[in-house]
Order: sequence, then C-alpha cells, then structure tokens
Amino acid sequence: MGTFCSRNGGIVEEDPTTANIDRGLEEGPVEDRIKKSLHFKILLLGAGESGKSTVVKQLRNIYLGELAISPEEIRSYASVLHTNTIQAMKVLIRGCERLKIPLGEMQTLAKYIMDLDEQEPLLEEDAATIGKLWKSVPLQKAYSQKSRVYVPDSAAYYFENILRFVTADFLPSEEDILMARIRTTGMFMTAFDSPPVHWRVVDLGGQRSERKKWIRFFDDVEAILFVVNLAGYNQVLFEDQSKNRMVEALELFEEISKHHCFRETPVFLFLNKKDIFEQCLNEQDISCCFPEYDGEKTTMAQMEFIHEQFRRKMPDKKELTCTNYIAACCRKDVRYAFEDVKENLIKHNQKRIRKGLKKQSQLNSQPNS
Ligand SMILES: Nc1nc2c(ncn2[C@@H]2O[C@H](COP(=O)(O)OP(=O)(O)O)[C@@H](O)[C@H]2O)c(=O)[nH]1
Ligand SMILES: [Mg+2]
Repeated sequence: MGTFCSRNGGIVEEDPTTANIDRGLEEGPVEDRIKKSLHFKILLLGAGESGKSTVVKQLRNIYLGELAISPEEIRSYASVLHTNTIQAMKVLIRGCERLKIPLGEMQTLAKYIMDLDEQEPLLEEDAATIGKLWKSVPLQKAYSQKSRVYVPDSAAYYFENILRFVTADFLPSEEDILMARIRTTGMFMTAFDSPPVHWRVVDLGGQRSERKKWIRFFDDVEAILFVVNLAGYNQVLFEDQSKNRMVEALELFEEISKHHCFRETPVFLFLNKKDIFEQCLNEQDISCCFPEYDGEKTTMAQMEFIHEQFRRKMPDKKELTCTNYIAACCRKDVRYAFEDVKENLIKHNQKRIRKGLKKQSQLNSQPNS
C-alpha cells in the first residue's frame, strides 16, 4: 500500500478502514461525521530540499513533544549524518570535476573518499580526511559556486561537525537531527491534536520523480502549505544541474495553485531558509535570478520581491491565504507560522467546527459512550 499515518507520533501503515473518513461520509456513523468536521488535513508541498520534512520534525517536537522521537530513533540519526556527510563530500568532489577545478594535492584524498561506502559508519581517519578536503582551496572554490553545481544546503554543517559525529559516545543533538536529511519517498502523515481540531500534516517527497505520486493525495485537503527554499535563487537542482531551484519552485507553485483540485483550497506559503538566504545575499543579490530586480538590497526587500513572484502565480481572483518567512531549523519560527495557519483555518471553518463539537458533546453525553 505504501502510505503511512502516525498515531501518537509513531509511524504506522494507513488503516484502509479510516481512509473512508477522507472521502467525506455525510451519512456515516456519528464518529465518522465528527471526524469529518474536526479532522483537518494539510498537504505539505514544495520542491525537493525546500524544508518540508524539517517543518514536520518541528511540528512533531512542538505538538507531540517526547512522543515524537524514541531514543533508538535519535541514535539512528548518527548513521544518517555519516551518510549525509560522505554523500555531501562526494557531491563536492564531483562538483570540482564538473567545474574543471584541478584537485592538485587533494587528488589522493578525494579518491579515498570517493571509494568509501556511503552506508558504512565513518571512522576517525575518514573524518580527518573530510576535514582536510573541506578546508582545501579547490573544494572551497567549488562550494562557492553553488549556482553552477548542486551542493546540499547542510553540507557545511556536516563538514564542520564531522569530528564530533565520529566520537565513540556521539549522540545526535536536536540541531543535528534537524540538519540530517532523509530523502522523503512516498508519503508520511503526522497527526496531532491541537483542540478543537485534530490535525494531519501530509509530507510528500518533493523531487521530480516523487511528484508523479502527489495526485493521489489531492482529495479532501483543507489547505496547501507550500514550502520554498528562499536560498534557491542562486542554486541549481539535484535532479537537473542546469535548472535554477527558485525557477523550479515558481513553476511548481503555479502548477499546484492552478490545479483544479485546489480551486477552493486555501494556500499558505512558507518562505523557508531565511538564514541561508541572508548569508547568500552577502555574495550575490537576487538579480542573478530575477534580472528585473532593481529594488533595495536589504534582506526584507528581496524576500518581499520573491513573495510577490509567488503571489503573481496564483490563479485569477484567488489570493494567497498567508505567507510566513521562516528558518525551519528554528522551532519558534515554525511554531508562529503554523499558529497562523491554524488560526486562519479555524476562523474560516467555524461553522463546520461548531457542528463537530456539538455532535461530539452529544456523543459524550450519551450513556455507554
Ligand atoms: N540552515 C537551514 N537548513 C534548513 C532549513 N530548512 C531545512 N534545512 C535543511 O535543508 C535540508 C533539506 O530539508 P528537508 O526538510 O529534508 O527538505 P524536503 O526535501 O523539502 O523535505 C536538510 O538538511 C535540512 O536540515 C532552514 O531553514 N535553515
Ligand atoms: Mg522531505
């Protein structure tokens, strides 16, 4: 079946009997009708690496707290970080080849890393080699050309923390877990209660190969939450190194916002990675992606310009419901942004929620209920 939903924070296979709730059974048992009124499904969409799964990690931290992640799951992130680090270093070495940057004295060390098995734990000597390569001139040069070669956003974080990742008693911190990347394939549903509503947030894999599966999840959605990597304005895609990430995000957003399934669906925008965006602006302003931009060089002015580009992609006579500028690695940002989403949806569905609450209290007051 391949679909999953989470109860109490644990991820389990979706129960086909409850899948009916999504189809909207007006005539079903009263419990189903309560669910229909008080269960809200939000679809998280956006290009690969925009930060969707990081938003979900934060939502789980915020609304599920200790239930969100078990000690075994925390420990398992150590090997994810090892794999992320080897993969990021290999990508950067390949970037040097692609950009024809000679590796010089780093050739032997680079070959050593290219031969490492990505699934094997990193040893101290591997970590030291990665540290040396990272500080070397050719690799720094490739890293500075992210607009021409694909480099994962968290690469610098991995390289700078690699010596800590390989210590014997290494236990990933909350920040490590947020920076670790597991590419989402298929769909993950995170469910939590934030009264009066039971929220279900559906995280879908965002890379091109994954998007073909999206259509299956387009029914009975209360809102679209579209996540954008602001820093993508001077980066290229993992799937296609000739395509700018921001251009891809704008095209995808237009497709989604104009999709007939979402004619009535509120659209929320999370403009994410504002921390990386701010760093990137020190090197290059957004005119490299939007040559028509002649506004102020402040971060805010440039973020607002990008916001406007997305707003213009909305269909005629429909507005974005609301936009938040966030860094998903910052819990506070995600909390405020999601509170905005919740408030908006609750406000616009008051009648339906009142109906659900009334039915719920009737059910609770019945004997044997
Ligand atoms: N610095 C920084 N990194 C972020 C932010 N949001 C996500 N990331 C990192 O970007 C990478 C991709 O994020 P992920 O949530 O997997 O993207 P997805 O493909 O849309 O699910 C991960 O390594 C995250 O740690 C952010 O706001 N700031
Ligand atoms: Mg993901």
